[in-house]
Amino acid sequence: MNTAELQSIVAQFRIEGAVAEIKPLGEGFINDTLIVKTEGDAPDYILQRKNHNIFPDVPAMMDNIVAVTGHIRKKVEAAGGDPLREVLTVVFTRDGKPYYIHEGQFWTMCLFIEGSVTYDRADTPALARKGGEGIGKFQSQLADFTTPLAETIKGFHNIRFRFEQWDASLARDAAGRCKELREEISWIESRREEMLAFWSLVENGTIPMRVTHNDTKISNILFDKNGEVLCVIDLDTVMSSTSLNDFGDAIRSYTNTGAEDDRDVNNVAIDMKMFRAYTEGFLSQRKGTLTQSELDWLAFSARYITYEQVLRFLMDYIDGDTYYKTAYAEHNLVRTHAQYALLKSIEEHYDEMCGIVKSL
Ligand code: GN1
Ligand code: MG
Repeated sequence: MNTAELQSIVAQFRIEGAVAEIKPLGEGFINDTLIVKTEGDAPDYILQRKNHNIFPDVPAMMDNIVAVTGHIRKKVEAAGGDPLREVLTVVFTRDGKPYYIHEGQFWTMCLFIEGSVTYDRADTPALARKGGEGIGKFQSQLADFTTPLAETIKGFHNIRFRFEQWDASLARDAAGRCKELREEISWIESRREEMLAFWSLVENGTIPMRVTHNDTKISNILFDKNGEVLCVIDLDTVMSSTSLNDFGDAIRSYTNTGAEDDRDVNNVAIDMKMFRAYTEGFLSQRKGTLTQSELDWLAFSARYITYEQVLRFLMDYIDGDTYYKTAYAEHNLVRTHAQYALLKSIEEHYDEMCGIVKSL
C-alpha cells in the first residue's frame, strides 16, 4: 500500500498534528500494525489493518474494545492514575466510528503511548513478575465488567471446538502434508483425552468463566522504561473465557528459554525461575479472588495452552498456512516442534509447578 493511500486512511481519524511518517511496527502474526508519527508535540498513533479473515465481525470486536477500555479507564481515574498511559485509548473516525473501511479492509487507530517498551522475551524474573502483576491487575479491573462481550473468534481457547477443526483439517489434508506428519499428529492425539477432561471442568462450571485477555504473550504488554507495566495491549481477543487461559498463555511465553519458533529445540525449555516470578506477580493480584478449583488447575493451564498452540501451529501447517503469517515455507512446522519441546518440558516440571502454586 502506498504512502498516499495510508495518509488518506489516517486522515479519516480524529488525530492531532500533521503526519510526519507512517511505518510498520512489531511482529504480530495476525494484523498489520503501523506507527503514525506526527510533527512537533502532537501524540503519535498506532494504525492497524485488522485481519478480517480471522476476525469476521470487526465492528463487534471494536465494540468490545471500546467497552472494555472505557471500563478500565474509569478504574484508572478512580485510582488517580494516568488514563492516557494506563489503558489503551481508541481513536475514532471523524464520523464517530472506531474503525474505517477502505476497499473492504478494516482499519483502526489508537494512541501510541510515548516512552513505552515491549519485549519478545522475559530477560529477568523481575520483568516476569511485573508481567504477572499486569495481567492479574487487568483481570481484576474487569472483574465487575458485566456487559456481554461478542465472541470475536469462535471457540478460541475451547479445545473441544479446536478438535472439531482439527478433525476436519486432517480429513481435508488440504496441502497433502498429513502423510509426513504421523509423529506430530500422534503428539496431539495422545493427549486428546486429558485435554478434554480438563475442558469438561469448564463446561460443567467447576472452573468459572471471566472476562479475560486471551493472548497474554509478553509482547502484548507495554512496560515503561523502568520496567513497570503501563498497560495491556492487543485487546482483539478480550472475551469471556477462563482466567487460567491468560495465565497459561503467559507461562508459554515468559518462561520459554528459547524462541517460539526456535529451529533448535534444544534451546527450548521452561525456566522455573521465570515461572515462579510470573506466578508470584499474577497471584499477588488474583489470589483472593480465584476459586480453589482455579488455583488447583493453574499450573495445568500452561500445559493446556501450550498444547493448544502446538495443535494450532500444526493444524495451520496441515491446512497449507492460511492462518498465521509465516516468514518461510516450513515456519509453522518449526513452530510446532519448538512449542512441542516446550510442552514436554512443562510436563516434566509439572509437579514442581504445582508445588510453587500451592506455596504462594
Ligand atoms: C497470535 O496476534 P498475535 O501475534 O498477538 C494469536 C495467538 C497466538 C500467538 C502465537 C488472534 O497472536 O492466539 O497465541 O499468535 N492470535 C490470534 O504467538 O490467533
Ligand atoms: Mg493478538
